[in-house]
Amino acid sequence: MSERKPGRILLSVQGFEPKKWQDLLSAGHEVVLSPGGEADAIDYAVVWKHEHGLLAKLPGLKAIFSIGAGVDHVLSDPDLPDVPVVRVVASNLTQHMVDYVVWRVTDHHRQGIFYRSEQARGNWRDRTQPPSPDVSVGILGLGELGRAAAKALIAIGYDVKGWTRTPRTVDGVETFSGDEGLTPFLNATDILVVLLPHTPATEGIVDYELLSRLRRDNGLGGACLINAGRGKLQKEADILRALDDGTLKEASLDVFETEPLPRLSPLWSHPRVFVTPHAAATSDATHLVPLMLEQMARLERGEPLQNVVDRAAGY
Ligand code: NDP
Ligand code: OXD
Repeated sequence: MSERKPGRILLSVQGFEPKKWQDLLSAGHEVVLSPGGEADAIDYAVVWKHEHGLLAKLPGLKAIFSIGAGVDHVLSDPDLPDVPVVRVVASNLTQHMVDYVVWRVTDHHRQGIFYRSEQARGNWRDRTQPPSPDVSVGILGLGELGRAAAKALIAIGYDVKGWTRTPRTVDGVETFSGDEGLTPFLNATDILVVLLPHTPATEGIVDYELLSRLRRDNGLGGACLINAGRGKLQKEADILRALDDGTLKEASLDVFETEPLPRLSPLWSHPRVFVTPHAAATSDATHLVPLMLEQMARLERGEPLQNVVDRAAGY
């Protein structure tokens, strides 16, 4: 029987090359890509879209680390063992998301889609440009990412509102919560930014009915949607319907019901949709692995883990 090596990590990822993660996690730890014949010797799992059922076969597992801030890909495993699930909270990832949100908000506000299309036709044509304090940006989800995005948007001058599950106070942000807070929040929002997790309560929330409650008489020429949360939050057929009947003016979508976005999706070629390939805030091993290793060290020292997911809430 082989000697038990403490701190052995199972790295189980789908959709990208694990080598960089494996190399960096190997600093002081043995890292395997499959449990092989020593499933009982695995202490930690570092996962992105792991094979469901795999983690239930690891009797010595102490904690599961999500490679992303979202943990829907972990919690959807029906056989998830009852150990802490740790998600990413990292300044590097947060900054990437802030950059993306500021980029898309300012582009919609300053009519980027319109001007790019006018340039392509050689048209010298101006369009209304209300100043940022006259533009209301509503953020669905004021967590780590939503709060940081709000702060950056406030610094530029936008009128920022936010919606959460539980009541929250955030400096400079008009906050709303729960079902009763959603309609007043939407009615006062010109540009909607979605930074919610995907949970049973949020699935499909961005539908035609929700979009129709946004403010449209705002000087921007209509309401705009930015979704960088999860694709399963949105109903793409409803977004297309809303774009085509004027309920929605434009959309920036980073996440999709099916990823990669199928080649035949009409979203690819819609003139008022800006598509990015789930790239708003990509997890970077260089920045995130040291945080994971520090958490494992905390656990080994008997200290509590940080950023542990609330499994009942789903995020
Ligand atoms: P947090 O867990 O810190 O925040 C989640 C926020 O959503 C909280 O404000 C929470 O409310 C709110 N929320 C959750 N459920 C509901 C609900 N039912 N009704 C209303 N509000 C709700 O998450 P992060 O900010 O770190 O990340 C948000 C999401 O961003 C991730 O789950 C992931 O899906 C996505 N993401 C996407 C990336 C990309 O590249 N596109 C990169 C990274 C993350 P409350 O404050 O009351 O708890
Ligand atoms: C995440 C993501 O959840 O990249 O971090 O989507």
